[in-house]
Parts: sequence; structure tokens; C-alpha cells
Amino acid sequence: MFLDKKRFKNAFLERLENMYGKNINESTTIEQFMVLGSMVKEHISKNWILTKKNYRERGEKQVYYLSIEFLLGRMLGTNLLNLGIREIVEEGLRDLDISLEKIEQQEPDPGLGNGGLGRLAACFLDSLASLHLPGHGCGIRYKYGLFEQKIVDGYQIELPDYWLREGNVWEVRRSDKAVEVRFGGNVWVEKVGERLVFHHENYESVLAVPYDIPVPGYKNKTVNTLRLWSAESAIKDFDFQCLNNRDYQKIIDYKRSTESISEFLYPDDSKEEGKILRLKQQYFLVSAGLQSIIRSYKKRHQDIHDLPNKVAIHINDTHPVLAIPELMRILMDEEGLEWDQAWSITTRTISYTNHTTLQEALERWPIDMMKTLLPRIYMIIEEINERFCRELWNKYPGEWDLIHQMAIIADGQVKMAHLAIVGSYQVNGVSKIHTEILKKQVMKNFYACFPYKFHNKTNGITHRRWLLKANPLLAKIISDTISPNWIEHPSDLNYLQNYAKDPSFQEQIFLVKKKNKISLSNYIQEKYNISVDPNSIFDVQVKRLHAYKRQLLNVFYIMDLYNRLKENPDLDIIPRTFIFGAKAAPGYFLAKRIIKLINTVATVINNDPTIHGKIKVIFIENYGVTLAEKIIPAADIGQQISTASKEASGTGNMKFMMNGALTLGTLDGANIEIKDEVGDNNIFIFGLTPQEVLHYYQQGGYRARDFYQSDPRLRKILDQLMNGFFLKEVVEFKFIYYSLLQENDEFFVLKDFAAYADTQQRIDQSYRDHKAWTEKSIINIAHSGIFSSDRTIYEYASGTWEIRPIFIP
Ligand code: HBZ
Repeated sequence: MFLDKKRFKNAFLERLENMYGKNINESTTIEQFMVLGSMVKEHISKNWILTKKNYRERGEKQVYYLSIEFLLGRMLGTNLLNLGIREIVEEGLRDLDISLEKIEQQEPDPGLGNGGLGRLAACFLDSLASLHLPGHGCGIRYKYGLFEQKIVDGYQIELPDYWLREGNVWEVRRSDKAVEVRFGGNVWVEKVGERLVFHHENYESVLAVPYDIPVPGYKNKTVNTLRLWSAESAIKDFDFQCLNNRDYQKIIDYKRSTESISEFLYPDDSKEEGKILRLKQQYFLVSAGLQSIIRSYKKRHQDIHDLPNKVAIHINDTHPVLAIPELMRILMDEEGLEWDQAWSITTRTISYTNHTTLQEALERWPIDMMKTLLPRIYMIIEEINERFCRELWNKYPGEWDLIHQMAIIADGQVKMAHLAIVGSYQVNGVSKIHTEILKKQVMKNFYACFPYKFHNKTNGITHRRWLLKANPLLAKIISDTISPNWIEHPSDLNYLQNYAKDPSFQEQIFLVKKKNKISLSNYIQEKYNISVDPNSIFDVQVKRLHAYKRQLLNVFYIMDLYNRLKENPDLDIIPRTFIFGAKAAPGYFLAKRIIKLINTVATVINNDPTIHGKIKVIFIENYGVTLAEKIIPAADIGQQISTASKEASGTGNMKFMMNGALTLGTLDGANIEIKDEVGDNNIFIFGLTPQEVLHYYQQGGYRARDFYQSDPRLRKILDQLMNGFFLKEVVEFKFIYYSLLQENDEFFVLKDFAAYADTQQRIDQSYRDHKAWTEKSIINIAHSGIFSSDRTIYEYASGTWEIRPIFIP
């Protein structure tokens, strides 16, 4: 049906009739989307079946990527691109007077993730399939994704994101593959001959039902699977019939409690809340995932001892770390293995990536909670801990403190990162500096014990979504200049280096950027009724709102610039459009005040005629994957200004450079590697180094108040928070003020302010020379290939999972 335009049109019209009993004029755009989506899915199916058959028959090793989040973004556009049928569809629809773009806009953006970690998982799936690698995702099918953000009177309001309202056209429900997951109850032990047999009783049974989403590779025949689990009650309808009132109520309660497990995604991106429902979600994912992995393994292979040679299981941060005791449980209680055999298999199967060094994000669960909810799993963790501590005792006799610090269970808590390191064969960091910080600081005791486990895998992004799809104009001139080979070999982008000084290529790059800026300006005009100047510098900071990401530094600079413009309306600056997008966790009070501050400053500045529109401030609400695809291609500057040492890697930084924006950033995360790639002249770096920050944290010596007192610009800004200059209700910003001056500015906003402001000044100067600027922009694009997730996945495939490509004939 996608062979040519004619066949496509016929099939489309026919299906519209079959599905909705309508002709083209009667149908709505959402119906057209559902029709097109179902056609594309059907088209994928053949290769999906073929891929599964090949994997089954060839019996080669496969990887399963376990993640509590997959931030997928819309799939119609990427599927059309990967299948190579975009043009036929676009032209066919045009003949029918339908715009493909409008249809694409009907697709809900599945927000099954918070930010970087979830988006990374989605990029990895695309790269695995595109590199012919047998790798699958395993996650939760949340009924509600990350909340929808509205800004009302400058405040963030959260609305539920019911992304499944119209159904999900990409998924296939696989009731036949459902498994049971058990919570609570009690365990008793029986000795049968020489063996101990564990009996689990009085548990609550939850049915885990998988929904499979196909993941096609780029113009190849590989179609991998993302399996998302949904929680249902294990009750059959007839159970309801013969019940009295009390039982009826019990059953209703049970149904609610089971279904709540996959009801919503936790909206926190860097804090552990310690809520029992979250622990339930984690075990639910892991138990359902592992049962299905083992079942499928046993269909393909005889000997369970061979598992590590045929299956790799990767855990995306510690959220799925219960995979370790769960695999032990399956191997011992269900497969009848001894502890040592089971442990040997488990620790050769599971690998782990850490995504943060923030203390508050390191997961710990109260012992009591875990014991009650997962009695058998807790017993296994206890045994792992005991054996590990014994090993430590042999290695470090008498060093109680050290052993206490490293224990998996201590101070009434289970420390999930410790369990992850002990139970997996590899521990990865996500950028060079992050891996170094893990080795030398956060996990230094473990590094001393298991130096061979620690590795770096710098993150990456799929250039297919983030360049080819998001920025078709740029993709086209790149292909026209260096051939389209870069799509399959992103390192070929390097050839653009030869054109960095070429005036005609510069001209094309400049024009494309301009067009993308106009298109974003139109969006802003339509949505917010604010006109922005496409000739101004588009200076963008889009990411989750967190104190360490320092949106505050950005808004302080804007306040300062505004103050200077008020003092001197003739101040010679290049007009600037500051663009923000950020969701704050609903319970994160400081973050929400910062959103209010940005919006307050924006309202004042955008409505002040005396500054002649030299600066504009736009807060784009509900930032997510779809908006990122619109905003990033239009950026001149991408701000990556986290306190050095705090951002594990960042991936937004890579998306910006790939789209020709220059980075304004600290020496943090992957910014450092971006700087090493593009060279000091093509990036704007400022501020404390990670070493300096760590030094301050360890030795003290930073006094935020000194900066308030000695820098008149800063003093003015901070005073304005409290004197009603921007907003009469002065209580609003008190909390921000105190976090800086009373609590001594944990993230060095005041300390880095002067360097930041100077660097912003340098950007202003630099932009005046369009040619030189565009040259820098081209150099950024040319060096972005190494940040393709294809490179990252290649490193994981060869250095961690030991999987090989399987070419589907
Ligand atoms: O993972 C992010 C890091 O902050 C970022 O630097 C890195 O680039 C990215 C990919 O490696 N971490 C997260 O996104 N973390 C979470 O989203 C998160 C979610 C739930 C939690 C804790 C953290 O309970």
C-alpha cells in the first residue's frame, strides 16, 4: 500500500471507509491520523514478525533495556522516515488536499518520562533497531504520563495527561503473554531433602498485561519491541456475580489497588519520595519483565546456565534494580538452582548505568516497607548483603566504618545503588567527568573494590529524530553538500568542516536558521500573542526546572540587562529573545517560585515600551519532546549552565549543537566533551570548574553574602526580589532570596554571576559578525556526529552487552 502514491491513496480512502464509514470530506483529522497510523503499523508488522522469527531461530544474544521511563515523543513522523515512505505519504495526502503536518499534530506525545533519563532510553531504542541490534525496551504503560503544564497568572498548574484517550494506534495488547506479579503475604521455608523450599502465601496477585510497540530501524528490516506492562486485577467477571456486599466492596478495593500500579508516572526527576506505590511500580516492572524474558529464553534455549551468553539485562539507573533479587528468586525458587550458581548467572547478566550524583536522588527504601511489600525479595537482598559484608570483612578486617558505609542494608534502609553495583557486572557513567566523579568521589569505596566494573559511556541522541526529522531544512542542505551518507554514518557530518568558511554554504546555513526562527516566532505569536524579532538572538534554556540547572542565573542576567537598559535606553546591544521551557515537579516549591519569577519578569519586560523591544522573554508552557523539536532548530544559543559537577551529562546540549546552536555552558557533564570536540573558539564556557565546586563543598569558604555586598548589579537584582519592583506581592520571591542569602546559595549562582554576565557580553559581540558566527555554527554541526546515540549504542553493544548485529534477510 506504500509502493506508490496511487496505491497509497486508494488504500487510505478504503481504510477510512472501513474504520469510520466516512469519505474524506466527512472525516476528522484525528480519524485520518488513526487511519494512517493503523496503515503504517500494518506495514511494519511483516518485518516485525520476520525479526522475531529470526531472533528466535538464530538464537543469538539479545539485550533487554529495563527502564521506569521511556520518553518516546510522537511516532508517526519517525516511523515514516525510518520506513522510507514519508514522501509517498506526504504527496498522496496532498493530492487529497490533506496536510501530513496537520495529521502528525493529532498524535498525542506519549510523555512516559520526566526528562533526560527517559529520553535517552527512547533514543537508544531507535539506535538499536537502526544498527540491526537485537535489543528491546521494557517499561510501564502509564495511563497518565507526565502532567500537562499550564501557566496561569505566571504560576504552573498541573493537569492530568490522559494520553490514551483516543487509544494508542501503535500498540498491540498481548493478553496471551500476561504474567502474575505477587505482593505482600508471608513466606515460610520447608526443608525438602537437602534443599530449602520457599513458600509464598497470602499474597496479593496482580496481573501484568504487556502492550507491545514496534520499533523499526532506519531503512532496514529490523523491528524490535518496546514492551510496556499494564497492571490489572486477576479477577474474572464471573467472580462478581455471586458476591455479597462486603465481598463486593473488597473486590472493588482490590481492583483499584492493582490498577493504580500503572496509573501514573511519578513526576519527580531527581528526588526519591519513598512512596510505597513507587516501590510497587518498580517491582511490577521488574518481575513482569524478567518472567517474560526467562519464558522467552526457555523457548529458545535448553540450559538456564547459559543465560548470560544469550541475554543481557540493562538497568537504567536504580529504579529497576530489583531485577537482581528477582532474577535470583526465579533462578532459585523456580528453576531450582543453588545460591552460588544463581548468583554467578545473575552477576554476569545484569549491567547498570547511573545517571546522577545528587544525594537526594540516590534511592533508599525503608526496610519495613520492603519487607512487608516484598517478603521473599527482601530475604534475598538480606542474604546478598550478608555475603557481601562477609567478603568486605575478609578484605578489610576490622574496618567497621567502611563496611557500614558500603553495606546494602544499613541505618534501617536498603541502598539501591549499592545493590546495583554489587549485583551487576558493569557500572556505567554517562559522561567522562561523571564517570570520574563516580570513581573518585561518590562510589570511591566501590571503585577500590571493583575497579574493573566501572566504565564510561558518554550519552548520545538519535540524529534521525533530532536532525533529520526535527530540522528537515538543515538536513537537506547537509545532504546536498556532503551526500546523505551522514544519515547512516553520523561521523560523516565531519566533512562539513570543509565548508565552514565557504560563503555560499554559510549563507545557506544562516538562511535555514532564519526560517526556523521565523517559524518559531509565528508559533509564539499565535500562542502567546507576543511578537518576537527573528533577527534577534534566540537564547534558549529548555529542560526540567531544578535549582542545580540554574535557570535562576539566566533570569538574574535578564533582570540585570533590563536594569541597564532602563538606565541607558541607548545601550548598544543586539536584540535578544530569551526563551524558557521547563516543568517543575509539583511538590518542588523553589522550582515553582522560579517559574513565577521568570513569568513575572517576562510580563514586565515584554510590556515596557521604553526598551523598544530590545529584549523579549518567552516562557513556553508544557515543554516536552514535540516542542523541543520545534524550539531547538530555531536556537542560536543553547544554555547548559548547571553548577559544574552536578549535571551527569545532559543531552539537550547535544541536540542544540547538532542544530547549529552555540553552547553557553559550564564545564559540566558532556559540555566538556563538546568543548573538546569543537574547540574553545566555538563554545562559550564560563564559571567554576567541577574541581573548584567540589573543593568548596568539601572545604567550605564560599560566602554568598559577600557577593551580594560587593557586586552592585547583584545587590540591585536581589533587592528587586524583595522590594516589589517586579511584583507587588513581595512574599512570592522571599523563598528564592533566602535560598541564596540565608542558605548560602548551594549552587553558586551569585559566585558565577559575573563570569556569566561577561560571557553573555561576549556572545553579544560575537553575533555581530554573522559570517564568523555561522562558521562556529557549522563547526558545531560538523562535530556533533560523535554525539549520535549510534556511537553510544555501539559502545554498549561491544563493551557491555556483547551483542552483535543480526541482519534480517
Ligand atoms: O539523565 C538525567 C541527568 O540529569 C542528565 O544529566 C543525563 O543526561 C540524563 C541521561 O543520562 N537524569 C534524569 O533524567 N533522571 C531522572 O529523570 C530521574 C527520574 C526519576 C527519579 C530520579 C531521576 O526518581
